[in-house]
Amino acid sequence: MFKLLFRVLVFGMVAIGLFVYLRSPQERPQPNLPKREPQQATQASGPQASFSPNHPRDFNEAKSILRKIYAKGQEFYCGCRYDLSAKKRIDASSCGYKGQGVRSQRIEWEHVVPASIFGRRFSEWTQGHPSCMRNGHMEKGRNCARSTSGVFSRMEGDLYNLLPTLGELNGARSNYAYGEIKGETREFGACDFEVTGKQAEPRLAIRGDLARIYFYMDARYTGFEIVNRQNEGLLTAWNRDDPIDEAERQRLQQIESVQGNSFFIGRLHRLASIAHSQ
Ligand SMILES: [Ca+2]
Ligand SMILES: [Ca+2]
Repeated sequence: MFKLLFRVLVFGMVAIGLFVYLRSPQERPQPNLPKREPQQATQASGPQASFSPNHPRDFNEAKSILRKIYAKGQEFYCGCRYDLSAKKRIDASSCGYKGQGVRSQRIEWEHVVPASIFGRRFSEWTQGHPSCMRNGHMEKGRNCARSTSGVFSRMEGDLYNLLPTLGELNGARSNYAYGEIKGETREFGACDFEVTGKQAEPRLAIRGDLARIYFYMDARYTGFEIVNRQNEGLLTAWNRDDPIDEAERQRLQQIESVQGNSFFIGRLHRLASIAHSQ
Protein backbone atom coordinates (compact mmCIF):
# COMPACT_ATOMS: atom_id res chain seq x y z
CA MET A 1 0.00 0.00 0.00
CA PHE A 2 2.76 2.43 1.03
CA LYS A 3 4.74 1.61 -2.15
CA LEU A 4 1.68 2.31 -4.30
CA LEU A 5 1.05 5.63 -2.58
CA PHE A 6 4.74 6.55 -3.02
CA ARG A 7 4.57 5.72 -6.77
CA VAL A 8 1.41 7.79 -7.23
CA LEU A 9 3.07 10.69 -5.42
CA VAL A 10 6.24 10.52 -7.56
CA PHE A 11 4.23 10.18 -10.76
CA GLY A 12 2.11 13.20 -9.77
CA MET A 13 5.17 15.36 -9.09
CA VAL A 14 6.78 14.42 -12.43
CA ALA A 15 3.51 15.18 -14.27
CA ILE A 16 3.20 18.61 -12.59
CA GLY A 17 6.85 19.38 -13.39
CA LEU A 18 6.35 18.45 -17.05
CA PHE A 19 3.19 20.53 -17.26
CA VAL A 20 4.94 23.63 -15.89
CA TYR A 21 7.92 23.11 -18.20
CA LEU A 22 5.83 22.60 -21.34
CA ARG A 23 3.64 25.67 -20.86
CA SER A 24 4.28 28.21 -23.60
CA PRO A 25 6.53 31.16 -22.67
CA GLN A 26 3.53 33.53 -22.86
CA GLU A 27 1.78 31.59 -20.10
CA ARG A 28 4.77 31.58 -17.79
CA PRO A 29 4.76 34.29 -15.15
CA GLN A 30 6.36 37.41 -16.59
CA PRO A 31 8.68 39.64 -14.57
CA ASN A 32 7.39 43.06 -13.70
CA LEU A 33 9.11 44.72 -16.65
CA PRO A 34 9.63 42.90 -19.94
CA LYS A 35 13.05 41.58 -20.89
CA ARG A 36 13.50 41.78 -24.61
CA GLU A 37 15.88 40.28 -27.10
CA PRO A 38 18.74 42.54 -28.16
CA GLN A 39 17.95 44.41 -31.33
CA GLN A 40 20.23 45.62 -34.06
CA ALA A 41 20.84 49.35 -34.33
CA THR A 42 18.60 50.59 -37.11
CA GLN A 43 19.96 51.94 -40.35
CA ALA A 44 17.51 53.65 -42.65
CA SER A 45 17.42 56.36 -45.23
CA GLY A 46 16.69 59.85 -43.94
CA PRO A 47 17.50 60.93 -40.38
CA GLN A 48 19.92 58.57 -38.64
CA ALA A 49 20.20 57.55 -35.03
CA SER A 50 21.51 54.52 -33.18
CA PHE A 51 19.56 52.95 -30.34
CA SER A 52 20.32 50.92 -27.26
CA PRO A 53 19.22 47.27 -27.50
CA ASN A 54 16.31 47.83 -25.09
CA HIS A 55 14.87 50.92 -26.78
CA PRO A 56 11.18 50.23 -27.66
CA ARG A 57 10.80 49.37 -31.34
CA ASP A 58 7.67 51.46 -31.72
CA PHE A 59 4.95 53.40 -29.88
CA ASN A 60 2.92 50.24 -29.22
CA GLU A 61 5.80 48.53 -27.49
CA ALA A 62 6.46 51.74 -25.55
CA LYS A 63 2.84 51.85 -24.36
CA SER A 64 2.98 48.33 -22.94
CA ILE A 65 6.09 49.31 -20.94
CA LEU A 66 4.59 52.65 -19.84
CA ARG A 67 1.52 50.90 -18.43
CA LYS A 68 3.88 49.16 -15.99
CA ILE A 69 6.13 52.14 -15.19
CA TYR A 70 3.17 54.47 -14.67
CA ALA A 71 0.61 51.95 -13.36
CA LYS A 72 -0.66 54.53 -10.88
CA GLY A 73 0.27 57.94 -9.54
CA GLN A 74 -0.37 61.49 -10.68
CA GLU A 75 -1.01 62.34 -14.30
CA PHE A 76 0.96 65.34 -15.49
CA TYR A 77 -1.30 68.07 -16.83
CA CYS A 78 -3.64 68.44 -13.84
CA GLY A 79 -1.90 66.37 -11.18
CA CYS A 80 -4.95 64.07 -10.90
CA ARG A 81 -4.44 60.82 -9.07
CA TYR A 82 -5.13 57.74 -11.18
CA ASP A 83 -4.84 53.97 -11.04
CA LEU A 84 -4.85 52.05 -14.33
CA SER A 85 -6.02 48.86 -12.60
CA ALA A 86 -8.98 50.49 -10.82
CA LYS A 87 -12.50 50.42 -12.26
CA LYS A 88 -12.70 54.20 -11.98
CA ARG A 89 -9.26 55.08 -13.26
CA ILE A 90 -9.11 58.80 -12.62
CA ASP A 91 -9.86 60.53 -9.31
CA ALA A 92 -11.04 63.88 -10.73
CA SER A 93 -11.80 65.24 -7.25
CA SER A 94 -8.10 64.89 -6.31
CA CYS A 95 -7.23 67.76 -8.68
CA GLY A 96 -10.54 69.56 -9.28
CA TYR A 97 -10.62 68.45 -12.90
CA LYS A 98 -13.92 68.77 -14.74
CA GLY A 99 -13.90 67.22 -18.17
CA GLN A 100 -16.19 65.80 -20.76
CA GLY A 101 -16.29 62.99 -23.28
CA VAL A 102 -14.78 59.51 -23.15
CA ARG A 103 -11.24 60.85 -23.18
CA SER A 104 -11.85 62.59 -19.84
CA GLN A 105 -12.11 59.11 -18.33
CA ARG A 106 -8.84 57.76 -19.56
CA ILE A 107 -5.11 58.15 -19.28
CA GLU A 108 -3.24 58.55 -22.56
CA TRP A 109 0.48 58.75 -23.38
CA GLU A 110 1.37 62.29 -24.35
CA HIS A 111 4.31 62.91 -26.68
CA VAL A 112 5.86 65.94 -24.96
CA VAL A 113 7.68 66.75 -28.19
CA PRO A 114 4.84 66.00 -30.65
CA ALA A 115 5.53 63.17 -33.11
CA SER A 116 4.58 65.48 -35.99
CA ILE A 117 7.38 67.91 -35.05
CA PHE A 118 10.08 65.32 -35.76
CA GLY A 119 7.95 63.25 -38.15
CA ARG A 120 7.91 66.02 -40.73
CA ARG A 121 11.66 65.65 -41.08
CA PHE A 122 11.16 62.19 -42.60
CA SER A 123 10.50 61.93 -46.33
CA GLU A 124 8.18 58.96 -45.57
CA TRP A 125 5.98 61.45 -43.69
CA THR A 126 6.07 64.28 -46.23
CA GLN A 127 6.24 62.38 -49.54
CA GLY A 128 5.41 58.77 -48.71
CA HIS A 129 7.26 55.61 -49.67
CA PRO A 130 6.73 53.00 -52.44
CA SER A 131 5.45 50.49 -49.87
CA CYS A 132 2.81 53.01 -48.67
CA MET A 133 0.83 52.89 -51.95
CA ARG A 134 -2.81 51.95 -51.24
CA ASN A 135 -5.12 51.44 -54.25
CA GLY A 136 -2.99 53.69 -56.42
CA HIS A 137 -2.91 56.41 -53.74
CA MET A 138 0.21 57.36 -51.78
CA GLU A 139 -0.48 57.26 -48.04
CA LYS A 140 1.79 59.77 -46.30
CA GLY A 141 2.11 61.03 -42.76
CA ARG A 142 2.43 59.16 -39.51
CA ASN A 143 1.26 55.74 -40.71
CA CYS A 144 3.70 55.64 -43.61
CA ALA A 145 6.59 56.85 -41.42
CA ARG A 146 5.70 54.20 -38.81
CA SER A 147 5.63 51.32 -41.25
CA THR A 148 8.75 52.23 -43.22
CA SER A 149 11.20 54.06 -40.93
CA GLY A 150 12.72 52.21 -37.98
CA VAL A 151 14.24 55.49 -36.80
CA PHE A 152 10.88 57.28 -36.74
CA SER A 153 9.18 54.33 -35.00
CA ARG A 154 11.82 54.27 -32.30
CA MET A 155 11.78 58.04 -31.84
CA GLU A 156 8.01 57.84 -31.44
CA GLY A 157 8.52 55.19 -28.76
CA ASP A 158 11.23 57.02 -26.76
CA LEU A 159 10.06 56.51 -23.16
CA TYR A 160 11.54 59.78 -21.92
CA ASN A 161 9.26 61.72 -24.26
CA LEU A 162 6.04 60.03 -23.10
CA LEU A 163 4.02 61.00 -20.02
CA PRO A 164 0.65 59.89 -18.63
CA THR A 165 -1.95 62.64 -19.12
CA LEU A 166 -5.71 62.95 -19.18
CA GLY A 167 -6.87 61.92 -22.65
CA GLU A 168 -9.02 65.03 -23.07
CA LEU A 169 -6.01 67.30 -22.44
CA ASN A 170 -3.78 65.24 -24.70
CA GLY A 171 -6.39 65.93 -27.39
CA ALA A 172 -6.69 69.63 -26.51
CA ARG A 173 -2.93 70.15 -26.63
CA SER A 174 -2.86 68.50 -30.08
CA ASN A 175 0.62 69.16 -31.53
CA TYR A 176 0.81 72.75 -30.26
CA ALA A 177 3.93 74.26 -28.77
CA TYR A 178 4.00 75.03 -25.06
CA GLY A 179 3.90 78.69 -24.13
CA GLU A 180 2.72 81.22 -21.58
CA ILE A 181 -0.82 82.46 -22.10
CA LYS A 182 -2.06 85.72 -20.61
CA GLY A 183 -4.84 85.42 -18.06
CA GLU A 184 -6.00 82.41 -16.10
CA THR A 185 -9.04 80.90 -17.81
CA ARG A 186 -10.06 77.56 -16.37
CA GLU A 187 -11.60 75.45 -19.09
CA PHE A 188 -11.14 72.15 -17.24
CA GLY A 189 -12.49 72.85 -13.73
CA ALA A 190 -9.73 73.86 -11.30
CA CYS A 191 -7.06 72.21 -13.48
CA ASP A 192 -4.37 74.74 -14.44
CA PHE A 193 -4.04 73.86 -18.13
CA GLU A 194 -4.86 76.37 -20.85
CA VAL A 195 -5.02 76.04 -24.62
CA THR A 196 -5.44 79.13 -26.78
CA GLY A 197 -4.32 80.11 -30.27
CA LYS A 198 -2.29 76.97 -30.98
CA GLN A 199 -0.42 77.23 -27.69
CA ALA A 200 -0.72 75.14 -24.53
CA GLU A 201 0.25 76.44 -21.09
CA PRO A 202 1.06 73.76 -18.49
CA ARG A 203 1.02 74.30 -14.71
CA LEU A 204 4.16 75.71 -13.02
CA ALA A 205 5.15 72.46 -11.29
CA ILE A 206 5.80 70.57 -14.54
CA ARG A 207 7.21 73.30 -16.77
CA GLY A 208 10.82 72.37 -16.02
CA ASP A 209 10.09 68.67 -16.51
CA LEU A 210 8.68 69.40 -19.98
CA ALA A 211 11.51 71.79 -20.91
CA ARG A 212 14.13 69.19 -19.96
CA ILE A 213 12.43 66.61 -22.16
CA TYR A 214 12.75 69.06 -25.08
CA PHE A 215 16.46 69.51 -24.30
CA TYR A 216 16.91 65.74 -24.07
CA MET A 217 15.15 65.10 -27.40
CA ASP A 218 17.14 67.87 -29.05
CA ALA A 219 20.48 66.44 -27.93
CA ARG A 220 19.47 62.82 -28.52
CA TYR A 221 18.19 63.33 -32.08
CA THR A 222 20.32 65.86 -33.89
CA GLY A 223 19.22 67.69 -37.02
CA PHE A 224 15.55 68.03 -36.00
CA GLU A 225 15.80 71.50 -34.43
CA ILE A 226 13.55 70.40 -31.58
CA VAL A 227 14.99 73.28 -29.55
CA ASN A 228 15.13 76.30 -31.84
CA ARG A 229 15.11 80.10 -31.88
CA GLN A 230 11.38 80.19 -31.18
CA ASN A 231 11.34 78.07 -28.04
CA GLU A 232 14.86 78.15 -26.60
CA GLY A 233 14.39 81.21 -24.35
CA LEU A 234 11.16 79.92 -22.85
CA LEU A 235 12.49 76.40 -22.27
CA THR A 236 15.67 77.75 -20.67
CA ALA A 237 13.58 79.86 -18.25
CA TRP A 238 11.26 76.96 -17.41
CA ASN A 239 14.22 74.67 -16.75
CA ARG A 240 15.67 77.28 -14.36
CA ASP A 241 12.42 78.14 -12.55
CA ASP A 242 11.25 74.56 -11.99
CA PRO A 243 14.49 72.70 -11.21
CA ILE A 244 14.72 68.94 -11.13
CA ASP A 245 13.39 67.37 -7.91
CA GLU A 246 13.76 63.95 -6.34
CA ALA A 247 10.54 62.54 -7.84
CA GLU A 248 11.60 63.58 -11.35
CA ARG A 249 15.08 62.18 -10.82
CA GLN A 250 13.68 58.82 -9.71
CA ARG A 251 11.34 58.72 -12.69
CA LEU A 252 14.22 59.36 -15.09
CA GLN A 253 16.38 56.73 -13.38
CA GLN A 254 13.62 54.17 -13.78
CA ILE A 255 13.32 54.93 -17.48
CA GLU A 256 17.08 54.75 -17.90
CA SER A 257 17.11 51.29 -16.31
CA VAL A 258 14.49 50.10 -18.81
CA GLN A 259 15.49 51.92 -21.99
CA GLY A 260 19.25 51.83 -21.44
CA ASN A 261 20.35 55.35 -22.40
CA SER A 262 20.98 58.37 -20.17
CA PHE A 263 18.68 61.39 -20.04
CA PHE A 264 21.50 63.70 -19.01
CA ILE A 265 23.11 64.51 -22.33
CA GLY A 266 23.83 67.82 -24.02
CA ARG A 267 23.13 70.80 -21.77
CA LEU A 268 21.38 68.56 -19.22
CA HIS A 269 24.74 66.92 -18.55
CA ARG A 270 25.82 70.04 -16.64
CA LEU A 271 22.62 69.92 -14.57
CA ALA A 272 23.42 66.36 -13.48
CA SER A 273 26.99 67.24 -12.47
CA ILE A 274 25.73 70.18 -10.37
CA ALA A 275 23.34 67.87 -8.55
CA HIS A 276 26.10 65.32 -7.91
CA SER A 277 28.43 67.94 -6.45
CA GLN A 278 25.82 69.16 -3.94
CA1 LIG B 1 -2.14 81.62 -18.14
CA1 LIG C 1 8.79 69.93 -11.69
